[in-house]
Amino acid sequence: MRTISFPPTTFLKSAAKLNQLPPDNGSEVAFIGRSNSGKSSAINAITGIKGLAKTSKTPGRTQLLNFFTLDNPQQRLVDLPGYGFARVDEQQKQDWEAVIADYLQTRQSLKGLVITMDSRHPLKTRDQAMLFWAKHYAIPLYILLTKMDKLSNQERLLSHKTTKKTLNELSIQAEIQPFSVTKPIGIHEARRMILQWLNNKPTAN
Ligand SMILES: Nc1nc2c(ncn2[C@@H]2O[C@H](COP(=O)(O)OP(=O)(O)O)[C@@H](O)[C@H]2O)c(=O)[nH]1
Ligand SMILES: [Mg+2]
Repeated sequence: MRTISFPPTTFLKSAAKLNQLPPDNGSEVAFIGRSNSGKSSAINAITGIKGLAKTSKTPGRTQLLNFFTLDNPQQRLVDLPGYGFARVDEQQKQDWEAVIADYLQTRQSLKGLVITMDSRHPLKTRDQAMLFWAKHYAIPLYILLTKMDKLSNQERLLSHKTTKKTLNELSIQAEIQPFSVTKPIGIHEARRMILQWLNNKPTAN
């Protein structure tokens, strides 16, 4: 894989509700995943900007949709709130689901969804639910199997292989990318995929 640089990216805004989102034009790629799966770290590694998305050792802090713009203001990345954290009550969980479902369903500029999954335990129940939603709304999917540095070579292959097999069994089409921010693994591949999504000419309405 040749080296690919990512255009300069800056924080745009945070939104707690759907009526606070930036205008729905241009193109957008959203990141979602279980809390602590390495979502914010992935955004920082892909953009090459440390601290752009807040990373945390305490899961479940981000309850906002955080938007970033590339140097082309019509292109955005979104850090969606993580799921699967323990310390939220049922009401919060339902609010979260309503916001995310609405976002995925209505967002015209959304060109693709990146799902981060810890390669040591991918495809948890909520991950699978997310994959089915994306499939339902016909949103292209890209799976980052994160923290691959924590696995041996053999375990990496196994993690990739079992994920692929399970996706087949679930009839989910998604590209799977082994990924690590520390090693690093898969950063350029992820950049290429995301830029391809963002640069695709908008379809005529
Ligand atoms: N070893 C290792 N740790 C990682 C990697 N990516 C993230 N982490 C760590 O996992 C924790 C959660 O990461 P974060 O990006 O905040 O996860 P998020 O909650 O999904 O946004 C942090 O302590 C990160 O430093 C990785 O590729 N390798
Ligand atoms: Mg985060």
